[in-house]
Amino acid sequence: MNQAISGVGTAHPLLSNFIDGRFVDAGTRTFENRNPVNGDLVNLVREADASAVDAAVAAARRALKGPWGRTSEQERAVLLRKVADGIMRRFDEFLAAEVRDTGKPASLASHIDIPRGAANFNVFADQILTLSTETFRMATPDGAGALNYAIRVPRGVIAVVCPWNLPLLLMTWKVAPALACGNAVVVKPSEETPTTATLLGEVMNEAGIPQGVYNVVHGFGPGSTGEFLTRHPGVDGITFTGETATGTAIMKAAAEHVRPVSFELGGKNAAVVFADCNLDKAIEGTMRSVFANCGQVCLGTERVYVERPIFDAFVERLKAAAAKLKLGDPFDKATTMGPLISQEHRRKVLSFYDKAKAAGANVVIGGGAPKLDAPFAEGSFIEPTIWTGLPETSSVVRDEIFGPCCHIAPFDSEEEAVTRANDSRYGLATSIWTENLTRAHRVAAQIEVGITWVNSWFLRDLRTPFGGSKQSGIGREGGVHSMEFYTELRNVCIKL
Ligand code: NAD
Ligand code: 6OD
Repeated sequence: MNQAISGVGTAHPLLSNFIDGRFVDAGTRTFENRNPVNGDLVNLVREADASAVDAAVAAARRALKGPWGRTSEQERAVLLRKVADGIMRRFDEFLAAEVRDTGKPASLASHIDIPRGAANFNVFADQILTLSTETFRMATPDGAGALNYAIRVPRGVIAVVCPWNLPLLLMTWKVAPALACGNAVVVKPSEETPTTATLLGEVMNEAGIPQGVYNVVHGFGPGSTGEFLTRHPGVDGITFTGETATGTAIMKAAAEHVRPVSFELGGKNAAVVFADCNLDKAIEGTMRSVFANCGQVCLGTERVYVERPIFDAFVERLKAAAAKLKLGDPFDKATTMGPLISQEHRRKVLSFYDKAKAAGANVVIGGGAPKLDAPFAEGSFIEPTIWTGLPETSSVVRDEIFGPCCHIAPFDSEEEAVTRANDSRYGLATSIWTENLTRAHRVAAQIEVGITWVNSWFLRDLRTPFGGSKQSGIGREGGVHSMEFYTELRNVCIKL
């Protein structure tokens, strides 16, 4: 079998695992991957059992000992660019697969997910060519001295455990630097979105990436593929994006064999809107940060603090903009918001909608499940929702919901805004909206997060450090920071 999806056009196309450069039927069980737009079966997926995970890790290890382990940075950069080109050549296939798995509007995926999937390979192809290490000349008693220089070596076999919200983008954000540095990877895509990681196996083969360098194993977390992979003694490092609670479980698994981890975890991000902002831009940016991807973006805003003089106007304008969001067919250009990823996630988000009502929230807009006609009635759509009036102690204001919703509260001073924005166990991202740049610098320096935007949101130069403070993550990736995780430094000391 040499194709990602076998039996295409039949009732139940089967998505295979990709091990050692081939699509294989490893494992005995399959699970269903359903389209969240209408509940249709997208494909059956082969769940990788413990022996399939063993096979993938062994293939990765063999690849490191083979020709891949002897490639130069220049050769790997050329191969990575071919992977980027391969994704762009098959853009429509990747787009269709991502939209079917996630339900997100094709307009969004075609501007962000797929191009960024390709760009990640080009960015790290550039990065690997400019990577340097340090050298120190030291004095010795005989006067001749010694020269110390560091060399970078690949870390080894990297487990890449991925979430479902931006499947190709977030997976390639880890795979590209790992391969640029000469590692081999075993990817565990989310069980909700298995398709684009599998298609990428075909692109890897077409690009000439040697067998065993890129492997994909499908399945769930605890008691399944994710746990088998993260506990596997043959894995040398784990990079993970997902929920903070899952990060805790993976950290325990990593501890068993003392492996390093790089974690991008949950958030409960704040926007701080000062009265001196450009209100049009603040509304436009907050609309995106709250509702893009149906609110399923780790960097998204779920807490909005607005300076009191513009509080009422801000709430009214955000409500008016949210009322214009159009739910429905992701391939329809008019659709601006898709469904949540699954019925299970919808139940979780609706439970927060119920908690908000029970806690006495003022529901500005939304607050429930929409009534849609067939076929969307079977989908996991949910209403875009805005609340005011909740105490800061409410779990709706403290816990990550990961849905298209936010709570808006007024503040009276800069100091109060900073205190409230920082009052969270998370520390991923914040947006500040003000036309006063002195204030922007002052506030940004006090906000306890990995990334602060001023008058923008989701603007990313991929060379910058990316990651979270507090319980939002461990470590930084992006540019040279990724290279720090995907390589190990060894010092050589030469007596002269
Ligand atoms: P999740 O933690 O439920 O699952 C992520 C992956 O981990 C999946 O592949 C899953 O199968 C696997 N997994 C689950 N339990 C496991 C275990 N015990 N051992 C090994 N693997 C396990 O996250 P999700 O629901 O897919 O994604 C949403 C979450 O991800 C949100 O909390 C969001 O904030 C976070 N996220 C963070 C970032 C970031 O950059 N900080 C980016 C995207 C998503
Ligand atoms: O842009 C990125 O590289 C990145 N890691 C985005 C994360 C989005 C979270 O959902």
